[in-house]
Amino acid sequence: SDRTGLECIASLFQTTEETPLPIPTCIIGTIPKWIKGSLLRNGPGKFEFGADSYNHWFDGMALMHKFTIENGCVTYMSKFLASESYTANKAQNRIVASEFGTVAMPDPCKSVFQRFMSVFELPKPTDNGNVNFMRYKNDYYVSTETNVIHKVDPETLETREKVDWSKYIAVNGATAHPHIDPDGTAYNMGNSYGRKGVFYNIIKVPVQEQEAEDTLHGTRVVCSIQAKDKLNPSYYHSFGMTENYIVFIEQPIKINVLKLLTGNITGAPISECISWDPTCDVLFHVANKHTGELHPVTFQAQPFLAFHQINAFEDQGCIVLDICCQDGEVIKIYNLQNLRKSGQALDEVYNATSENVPRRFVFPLSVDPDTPQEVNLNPLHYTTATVMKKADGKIWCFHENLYDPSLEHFEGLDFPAIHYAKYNTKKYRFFYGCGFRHLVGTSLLKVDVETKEVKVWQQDGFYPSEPVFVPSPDSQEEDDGVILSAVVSPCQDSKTFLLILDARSFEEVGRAEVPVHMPYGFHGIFVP
Ligand code: QVM
Ligand code: CO
Repeated sequence: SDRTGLECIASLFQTTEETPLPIPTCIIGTIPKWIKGSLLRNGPGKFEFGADSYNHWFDGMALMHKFTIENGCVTYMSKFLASESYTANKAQNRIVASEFGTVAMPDPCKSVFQRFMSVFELPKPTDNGNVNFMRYKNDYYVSTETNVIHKVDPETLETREKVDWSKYIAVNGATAHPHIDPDGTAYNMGNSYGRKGVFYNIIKVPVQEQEAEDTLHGTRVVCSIQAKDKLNPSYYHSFGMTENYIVFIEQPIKINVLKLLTGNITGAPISECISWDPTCDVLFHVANKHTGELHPVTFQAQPFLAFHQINAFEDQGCIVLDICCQDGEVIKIYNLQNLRKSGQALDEVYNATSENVPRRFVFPLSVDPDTPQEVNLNPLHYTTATVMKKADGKIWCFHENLYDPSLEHFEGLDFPAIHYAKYNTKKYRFFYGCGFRHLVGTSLLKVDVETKEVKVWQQDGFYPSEPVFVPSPDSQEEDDGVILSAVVSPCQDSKTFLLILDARSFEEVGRAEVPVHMPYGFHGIFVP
C-alpha cells in the first residue's frame, strides 16, 4: 500500500521528565467502577546525558509508567528505573553505559592505560530493563534481554534489587516475554555461549510451596537446543507456549557472535551484530515443557522475522501457533535518527519497512519424518487449509494469514494481546494489537480468528500503545472485558490519555487525559 504524508513523530522518541508522584487525570466518558488495579508500562524515556546521545530507540533509559484505576478515577505516575546504566550516566552527565545500539566511550576518569585495556573487555550486559514488566512468583520485575533484571515495587515504582539469571542457571540472558501458566509457573528462554557451542535454553521458574527468599530459587533449564552455527545463532524476542509444549522459532535474524564479543574494539553495538539472513529458513523446534524432551521433527518455513507470538495451543494432535511476521530487516530502522525524520524522509524510512502480518502455522505432531506425505489440515477447520508436505527431506509448513494483507484497510499488526488469564495456551478466538500504518501504532485492532472480522479504533494524530485485555469480574465470553491502551500524541497541545474500550464492541467507554507528555513505549501488564 502507498503510505505517504506522515507527520513528524519525533517527539514520541524524546527525553521525558518523570512524574514520581501520582497526579490526577481528567476523565471523559466513564471508567467502569469494577476496574480496580494498575496498568504498569515500560519503555525508553531518556536518550541524552549531557552532550551525549544514544543512537537507537531500544537504548533509551527505562521509564516505568503506572496508571492506577479505582472507583472510576485514574491517576498517573512514572519513574526512571534506577539501573546501573542510568545511575552511572546520570552521575557523570555523559553516556558511560553501552546499550543495544550504542557503544559508550571509555570512561574518561580512568587512566590512559585503563582506558586502553577497557577496549579489550567483553561488552557489559546492560541492566536497563526497558522492555516489559513481568511477575515471577509474587514479585514484579522489569527486564530487557540480558541476564540482569530488576525487581520493582509495583506500588511506588521504586527500584529494588538487581537479579542475575546467570547466578542460577548457565544463561547469558532471557527474553522480556516469559509465559506464565495459571498456577504461576513461568517459562522463558535464553542463550548460552560456551566452548561446546551456543544453546537456546528453555527456562522454568517453578512455584514453590514455601516462600523462597529469592524469586529465582529453583529455576532450571528444562531443555537446551543446540544452534547449528555457533558463530551465528538466531536472535529471538519471544517464543510460543501451549499446555504441554514450548515452540522455539529459530529465525533468520542472526547474531554475529565474534562481532558481538569484540564490540568494544570495533565500536559495533549489538544492533549492528544482528542481521537478517534470508538464505536461512525458519525452523520450529517443539519441546515438551514438562519432560524437556525435544520433538523428533523440526518444522520448517520460508524466512520471516517474528518479534511477538500471539498465542499457541494444542488441537487434534497438532500445535497451532499464531505469530506476527515480517519479511526482512527491521531492527536498524528503529535508529533514532530515522524515527526523528519528518515528511518525505520519514516516508522513505517507513516504506522500507516490511509489513507485519499475523500468521497461523499448524504442526501435526504425528507426522512421520521418514515417509513423504502431504497432510491436509482441512478437517481442522482452519479456513485456508494450512498444509505441509515433505520435500528435500524437510517438513515444510505453509501459513494462513489471520489478517489479510490484501484488504484495503490493512496496515499491519504488532503488540498482540489476548485474554491471557483464561486463553493463553488454549484454543481461542480473539486477539488484539496495534495497527502499524506508521513506525509506531496508529490504531487498535481486534481480530476474530474464526470469521477474520477486524474491528478498528483510530483517532488521527494519536498513537496507541500495546493493548492490554482486562476481563470483567464475571466474564463468561472470551471478549467480555475492556482493552486498556496508553494513547500518546506527538503534538504539544493534544493530550496523552489512557483509553478504555469495550473489548466486545470495540467502542470507547472512557478515557483519562494525562496532563504530561509521554514517550511511545513497549509493553506492560495489568496488576489487579
Ligand atoms: C545479549 C544480547 C539486548 O519491542 C521492543 C524491543 C526492545 C528490545 C530491546 C531493548 C532489546 C535489547 C537487547 C541488550 C540484548 C543483548 C543479545 C542480543 C543476545 C544475547 O544472547 C546476548 C544479552 C548481549
Ligand atoms: Co516485545
